[in-house]
Amino acid sequence: MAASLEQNDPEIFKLITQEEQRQKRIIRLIPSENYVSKAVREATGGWLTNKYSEGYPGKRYYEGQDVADVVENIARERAKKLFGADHANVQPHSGSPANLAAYLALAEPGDTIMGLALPDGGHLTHGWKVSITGKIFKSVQYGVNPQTGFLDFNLIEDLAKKHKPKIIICGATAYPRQIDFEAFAAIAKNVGAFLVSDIAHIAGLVAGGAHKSPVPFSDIVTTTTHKTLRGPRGAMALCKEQHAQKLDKTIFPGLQGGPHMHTISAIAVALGEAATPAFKEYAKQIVKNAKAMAEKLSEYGFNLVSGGTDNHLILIDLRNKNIPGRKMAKALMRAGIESNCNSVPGDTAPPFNPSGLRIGTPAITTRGMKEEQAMRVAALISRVADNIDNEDVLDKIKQQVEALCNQFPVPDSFI
Ligand code: DSN
Repeated sequence: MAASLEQNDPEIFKLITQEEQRQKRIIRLIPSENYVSKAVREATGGWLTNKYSEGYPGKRYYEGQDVADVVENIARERAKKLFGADHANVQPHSGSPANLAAYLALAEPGDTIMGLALPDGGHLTHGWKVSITGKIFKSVQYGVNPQTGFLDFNLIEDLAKKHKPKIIICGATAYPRQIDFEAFAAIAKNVGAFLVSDIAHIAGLVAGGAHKSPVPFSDIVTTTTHKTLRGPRGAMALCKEQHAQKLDKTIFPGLQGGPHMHTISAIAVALGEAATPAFKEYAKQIVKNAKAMAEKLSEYGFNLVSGGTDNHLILIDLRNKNIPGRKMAKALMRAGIESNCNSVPGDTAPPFNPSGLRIGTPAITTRGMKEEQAMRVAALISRVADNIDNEDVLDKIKQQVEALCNQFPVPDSFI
């Protein structure tokens, strides 16, 4: 009987192995991607994948929950402790349902919500029109200041006073600066709104103490678990005690059925890793690396949205280089550098071929790279831009990328 994946399904085994080799050979700069530990991978592929556990620990609909209950409680307790939250729900399947659950726990369809516009660095689920969140709620969108690229709290406050939203959402997917959660909370309080903070991108920075926590200032905090937090693909919602029951009911049975218990076990493992001193160092190094990379890129004449970064990501406006975002991302990929093209504030180019490039340092920092290597990567990016149509040069850069990757192999463990 064929037992292993290799014996059972050699085609898929080969493809997964190919992807492993690919991920190890490239410089991963997509700021929402990372490399998880072997322990997280093992939990993700563990026996809990076979278990249905509708409900919550102590109150499930099916039998056989002795282990599942303990695992989920450990994940919840670790999340609460790490983020200093009253309550944690670790069941959302991903960030989008976590956000929808947060809104439906605090508001009714038809109510007004207010979030950062997608082209200015927000997320689809912050009320963008093509998302369900932009359809079932009245959505008001704020932007960044087009001149500075920073959030402009005077404009946000004016908009909030005008529209009196039930919920203000803060957080971003392409905003390179610290988010002033306290300022958002003050505006929300002023207009009688709830505050939802989506920290999917920066959860690891918050957990590691490199960024301020939104937990004391927010009604609900949502996050994915696989970006800077370096866990499996999943999500969590943290909240104050007063919202706990409503939030739990909204997630199950409101929006989801059975939780993915294998993912929850892997979230518990990742939260355990994130509570270590090594993770604190990691979080700080992510920011140091991003700052070093940003500084070098500026020296090479790249135009950075907001002029730099305070977090793990850099948003490059390529218009002064006359290179479309997708062309740059593709040339970088040819040279072994993985990034994504991205809209920049005020972009008039279509979202599928925008004017910017989004890069970040969580994954290279996981590999142990420091400022010196971050600056080397900036130099490689600049060389790609200068040789955008020269495939021979791009292939030579790829050799340098592979040499750097060999020097900094993807580790299996971080503790
Ligand atoms: N797709 C994620 C990102 O790359 O930022 C957001 O959900």
